[in-house]
Amino acid sequence: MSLFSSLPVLLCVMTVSFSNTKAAEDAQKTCPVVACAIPVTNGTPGRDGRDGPKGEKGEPGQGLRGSQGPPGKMGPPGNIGNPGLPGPRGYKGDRGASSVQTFSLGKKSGKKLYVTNGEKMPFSSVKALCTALGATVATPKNAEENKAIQDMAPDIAFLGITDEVTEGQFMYVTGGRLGYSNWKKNEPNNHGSGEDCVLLLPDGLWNDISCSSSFLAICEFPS
Ligand SMILES: [Ca+2]
Ligand SMILES: [Ca+2]
Repeated sequence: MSLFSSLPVLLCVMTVSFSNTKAAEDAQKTCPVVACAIPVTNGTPGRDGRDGPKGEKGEPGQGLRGSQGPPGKMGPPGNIGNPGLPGPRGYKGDRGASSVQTFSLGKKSGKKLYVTNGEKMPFSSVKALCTALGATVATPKNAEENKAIQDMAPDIAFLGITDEVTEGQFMYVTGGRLGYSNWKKNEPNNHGSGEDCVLLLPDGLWNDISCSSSFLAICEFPS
């Protein structure tokens, strides 16, 4: 501002000095310094310049921070993910009830129902199988039941009778002495190293045999 305000005075002096000395002197006399020094009237202020670049972020204020507001509403559920990889193969399960399903319904005699799965096995396995079914080894208590078992049995089968407790004294595995028997001629003979189990032969007659031999399993249900 100081440069512009003094410029008119300097211009006036220089103009006068360029004409001639005399004139300059006259000019000095006549040229009113006051006139030359009249300050030029300032123009109207220019328009505001453009905004400057954004300044750096200031330090956080020192005022008290407000308490945290309540949590917002839960957003919508996301999309269902892809199925996972198949898991490892499990162990083989126990033998299920399929053995029961393969049993064929046998003949019903009186109040008994005889069933067989057609498999041959030692007498201990026959007892275990029938017990697992909630049944007992087929045991004819009279000629009618003996005939019923004979008719339904596809092969030689064990009966629920042994003399394992006392040799020569056959009893029902469910307990009690025999009330009925249908021994083949010359049986029971406890042949060889001993025979304590009883078979029902195809002709309906009985024969004592080793309990470790494998024959047909037939179970009976009291129904
Ligand atoms: Ca015997
Ligand atoms: Ca025998």
